[in-house]
Amino acid sequence: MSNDTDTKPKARTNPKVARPPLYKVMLINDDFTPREFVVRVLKAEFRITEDQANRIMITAHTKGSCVVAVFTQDVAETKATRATDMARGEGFPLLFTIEPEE
Ligand code: TYC
Repeated sequence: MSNDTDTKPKARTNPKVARPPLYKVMLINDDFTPREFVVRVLKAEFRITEDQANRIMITAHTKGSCVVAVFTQDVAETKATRATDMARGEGFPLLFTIEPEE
């Protein structure tokens, strides 16, 4: 016997198993990199406004670090490396790291 009901795949009870793990890109504070440069790097590498970049910079400045955004692992690694390299190119110690989310 065959009908729509018994041929239809069973709905997933936990859709999370299909999602790739996500990684946070973290902005780390330091005493040397100028604030305006941090904002410039954030705007260049992440698709965020001047206002968002300023808020993220100030949060890292006051708390020590701040989540910039969340991506799959390869995208997070690429963006953190590119943003950090941008600062090295100018001689600043600015650092971006990645952390698994939850
Ligand atoms: N603390 C830096 C200063 O006072 C600015 C800064 C902010 C640097 C955030 C890094 O992730 C950072 N010039």
